[in-house]
Amino acid sequence: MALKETLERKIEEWRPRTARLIKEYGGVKVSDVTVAQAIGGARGVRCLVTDISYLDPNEGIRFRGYTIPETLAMLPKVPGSEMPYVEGHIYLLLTGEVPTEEDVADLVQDLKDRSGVPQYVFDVLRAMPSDTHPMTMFSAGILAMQRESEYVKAYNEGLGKMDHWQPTLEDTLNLWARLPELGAFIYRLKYKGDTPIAPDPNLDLGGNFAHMMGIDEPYDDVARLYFILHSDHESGNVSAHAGHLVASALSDVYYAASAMIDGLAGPLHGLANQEVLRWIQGVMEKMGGEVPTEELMKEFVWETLNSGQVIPGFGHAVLRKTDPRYAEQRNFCLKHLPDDPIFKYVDMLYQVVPPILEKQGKAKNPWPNVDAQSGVIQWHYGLQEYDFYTVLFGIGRSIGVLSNIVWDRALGYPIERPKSLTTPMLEEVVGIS
Ligand code: CMX
Repeated sequence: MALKETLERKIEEWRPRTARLIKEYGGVKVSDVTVAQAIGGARGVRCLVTDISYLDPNEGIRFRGYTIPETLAMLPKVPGSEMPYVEGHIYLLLTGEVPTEEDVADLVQDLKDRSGVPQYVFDVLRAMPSDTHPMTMFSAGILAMQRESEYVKAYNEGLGKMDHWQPTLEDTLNLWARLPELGAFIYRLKYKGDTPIAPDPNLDLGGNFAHMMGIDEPYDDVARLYFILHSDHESGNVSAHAGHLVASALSDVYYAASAMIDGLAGPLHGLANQEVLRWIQGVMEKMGGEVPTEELMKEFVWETLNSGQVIPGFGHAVLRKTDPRYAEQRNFCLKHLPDDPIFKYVDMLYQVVPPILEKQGKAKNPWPNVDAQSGVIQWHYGLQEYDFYTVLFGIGRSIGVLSNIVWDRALGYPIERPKSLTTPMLEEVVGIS
């Protein structure tokens, strides 16, 4: 397979660089840690390494050095579609090289050959109570498949450390091939009376996902855009870090992906996309469906803040400007659904919320993040069960997180183990004990 050959070459090139940094420069400091950072979630502490993507506070994400518009423009497009193949983005993130049409065709075929969620996974999901959250079902479905792990089999047979990445890649490709079907199955089980739609072997990953969801074009392009935009946001966000942390114990990627999904399910992280829609629906209900005036919208925003809640979809731990993932989705809305009533709400929030958050003076970043805009597109194309939105985020995020885990194994990154302090120790350090 072209992807594996390219990846192997890249790994061979990269290993001496990592080894040299540790051996010759291992003692050079890259970050200091303050008391506030030790208590405050290690915000800004530089202690993770990834080459898959980098998040600049002002510019936003770059995938393998490319901005979002550059990525969307350069990757091979699905014939007749606006958007590129998700498979091409997978190739880019894993190898750092822009794939040719042939490379993409090869990977599309490989993932098709690996597709097919085992029946026992469907049985597990059907046995869950009907009010189970889709993210719980998604995580449980992934975990149920853990017995499929090629890595565990190879590890138990005494696989050498330098080769750990190979069965990890196998597991990763198998999971990528199956996650869209798993997600779509959960959707059809939970919201469409248990009427799953079989995959279509002629379609690419994004097209097949739209088909299995039962949503017509251009939802295939929405799925492709969505999976690419959500794929990676460097390594310190909760989902990526959770996946990396679990995998660092040499747990296989099924365990790591399930943990990643659990982290994504928090309202301060991926679940914010469902929260945005829930919040907007609340406002719409109060307004009887009418678009409020800016003054009224300001009142709703202050009401939420004064009740001690956050405004979902705004703020970020690293970004200090409007998230380019938000901007890309906004452009999509302006082109395809400028008159959608929810888009009008979302766009009004873009005007109204940042000055209010600035006035309140707490949030370091008053600008919208990816989650402020993503739900409106889903809603517009018929996916109105907003509890499901974070599953879409999870399918996309798996691309970056699992690419990172393949590289963690290839470069022999060790088990993660930061050191704790006690409160009296901190008091002693600052001289107040
Ligand atoms: N609304 C109200 N208050 C906010 C806020 C928002 N959107 N964003 C930050 N703040 C508050 C924080 O709650 C914090 O308050 P306290 O001092 O009372 O604890 C204060 O401003 C400082 O926070 P910060 O340093 O600016 O932000 P953090 O790095 O701590 O948190 C984030 C980042 C994203 C969790 C936060 O901005 C937030 O809660 N946003 C709303 C939820 C959201 O949209 N999450 C999705 C992020 C993207 C993703 O991961 O998918």
